[in-house]
Amino acid sequence: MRWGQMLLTGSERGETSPRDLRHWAGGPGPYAAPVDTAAVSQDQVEQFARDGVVCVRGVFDPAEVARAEAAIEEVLRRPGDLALVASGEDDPGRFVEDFRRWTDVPGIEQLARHSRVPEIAAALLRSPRVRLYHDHVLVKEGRTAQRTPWHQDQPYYDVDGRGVSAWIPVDPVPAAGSLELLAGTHAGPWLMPRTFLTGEARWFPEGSLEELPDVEADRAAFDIRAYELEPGDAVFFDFLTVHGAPGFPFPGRRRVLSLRYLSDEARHAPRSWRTSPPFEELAGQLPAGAELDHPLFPVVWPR
Ligand SMILES: O=C(O)CCC(=O)C(=O)O
Repeated sequence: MRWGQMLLTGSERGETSPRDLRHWAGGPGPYAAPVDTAAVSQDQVEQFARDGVVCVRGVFDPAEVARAEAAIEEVLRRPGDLALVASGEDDPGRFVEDFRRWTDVPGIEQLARHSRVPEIAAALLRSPRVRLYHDHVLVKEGRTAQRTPWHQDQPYYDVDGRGVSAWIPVDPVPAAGSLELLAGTHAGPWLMPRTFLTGEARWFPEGSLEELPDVEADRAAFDIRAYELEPGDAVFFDFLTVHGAPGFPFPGRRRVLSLRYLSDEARHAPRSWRTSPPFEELAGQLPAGAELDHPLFPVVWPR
């Protein structure tokens, strides 16, 4: 039996996970809400609930792809305070990331609020309302060797409760250079977040969370999903879905805008460490357990 399947056993039998039960048991909570949208099909909503990942084609139209491309180029030209190079100096390419740019790059704000993405996020989360959490630009230049290590996003964050990311390339991405996700891992548990380059435990203390399995040692043991993508296609995945990415051993570039949304049940979980990305402006403003009702996290669905 494969590792992903072990985690999926309950849902394969049509059972709900303990986390799902928590929401369904409460009556008409976010996950009991009917899905009434043309943005995604019922099949896609069910696939997301079961696997923690779904690919939705053509989420950005050509004008939106052009807007995203221009916004990414602006971010690269004018990196923000949180920008970083996530590849080594000897890497034949380069992996650059930047975070939280919607407030000063209008193209990102426009797409994060007014594209189809917030509506799809709400449908997949079965949430009556979603807030923008943050945006993340991830560019692998051609021939980048640096992998993105396997990880879950949520243990790096300052939120409890569900959320979804939309990973949207503006370049064609072959499956061999695309985001990879372990189906079913959104059911948990939370796994130890580590720094990508040196593997340090800078967030949760050593030993406090289970370690990630060594996926690369036995890839066939996992239910790995990866999609060949065209510009404007999107991979939606739960904040807890384990994912990573190979280097980009191709001549072209792999420029991605990732937009991240919070379900209505998400709550602030302030940490005693610097989260990734950090939201230091929130110190003393939002208590633990509070709704993320703050101008940094606008409600973007319904509009
Ligand atoms: O783009 C990548 O290489 C990794 C993406 C990722 O980890 C994320 O979007 O959370």
